[in-house]
Amino acid sequence: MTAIDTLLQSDIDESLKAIARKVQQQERLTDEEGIYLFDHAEVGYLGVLANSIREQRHGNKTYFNKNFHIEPTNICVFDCKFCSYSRFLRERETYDAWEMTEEQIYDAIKAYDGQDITEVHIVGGVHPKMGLDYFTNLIQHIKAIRPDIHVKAFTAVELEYMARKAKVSYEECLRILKDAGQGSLPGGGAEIFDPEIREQICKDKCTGEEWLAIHEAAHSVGMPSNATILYGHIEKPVHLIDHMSKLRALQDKTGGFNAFIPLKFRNGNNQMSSIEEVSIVEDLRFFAISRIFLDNFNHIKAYWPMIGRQTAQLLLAYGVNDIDGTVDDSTKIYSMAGAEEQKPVMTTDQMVELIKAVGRQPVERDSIYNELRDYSEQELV
Ligand code: V47
Ligand code: SF4
Repeated sequence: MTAIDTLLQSDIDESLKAIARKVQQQERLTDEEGIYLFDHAEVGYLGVLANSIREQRHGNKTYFNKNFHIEPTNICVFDCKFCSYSRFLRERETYDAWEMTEEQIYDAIKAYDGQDITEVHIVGGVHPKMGLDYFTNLIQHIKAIRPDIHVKAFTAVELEYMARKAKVSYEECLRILKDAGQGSLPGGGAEIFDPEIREQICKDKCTGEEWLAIHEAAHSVGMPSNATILYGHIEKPVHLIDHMSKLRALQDKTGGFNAFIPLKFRNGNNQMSSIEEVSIVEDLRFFAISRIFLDNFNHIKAYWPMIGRQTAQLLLAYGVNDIDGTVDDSTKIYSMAGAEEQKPVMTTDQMVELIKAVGRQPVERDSIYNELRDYSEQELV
């Protein structure tokens, strides 16, 4: 008897049983069923369904990669209310604003000479003086220094601004960056697509439609991408489901998304600090619902610098099969928003140990989920 069979024999309500049967038969949930889960399903029930999907797809495999970030600047023309990290151009002289020079960026790449890092993740504020030409040149140089590294770069927010300033279409912009050596897009900037919520939390940056159009354009030129959602603030279940439903529809069309990454709103040092952060139970519930609802996404990622390493570990039983990378203390987005991980760095051994400690199988992947090395038998030093 499977865990879902046991659920079906318990005294949960008929609607939850009908949803469990659908999951068992690998049928897609409707938006209404998704909302029903938010309103009525307990964390234990959600865990059973999400874990069965996770194990059906990936068994015990849990992916991680060896990566680092470069955040060229935190100067930003936008003013997202949840952002703890950005500073306006007029604040560029303040102690916590930064603008890396090209040389500093190349030095940051060279610092990994001889190390078996496979990915650099480049995102930052939307600086009014850094445009498409600047970034094209930057990527070409990075690839010249380190041809083997995968460049995952620029959120749709940065790309919308770049394309608009350069007066080129999204496709053209992305083709130029791809020719320069960019391999994929990260999932940031999605937040919540619903226009009314967006108006309240990040009204001046790209719209939900624009975010989706940019990812569709990326997929059309052969660049895969990730998708995110910012949960746990003023949104309601209907907005979360609407967001995931739009991603699911685009994935049906293009198949270009690799991973879905729920990002928990962290309330430190931003204009939404009066909103309390949601509990770990809500984290487990949301990740599980996303695993159940997004039937055409292969990977659900818990980004540990944002959620914390212990919650990331727990999430491996709630639908998650990927915990991102070693990171090497190279990102400030979450530490500045008050996350526990003030210096996010994990060695490969720590990553492997974290995954093994909850009975899963650590597998190093590259940026597009080719398996590079199975660490399950590795002796830890
Ligand atoms: O778009 C900013 C989020 C995102 C806060 O694709 C916040 O592999 C919570 O998208 N609380 C950028 N979230 C980071 C991102 C990302 C990270 C790791 C991996 C990948 C990937 C993508 O960070 C922003 C925004 O949604 N964010 N401030 C905050 N206070
Ligand atoms: Fe700028 Fe991104 Fe922060 Fe918004 S979330 S203010 S776009 S850096």
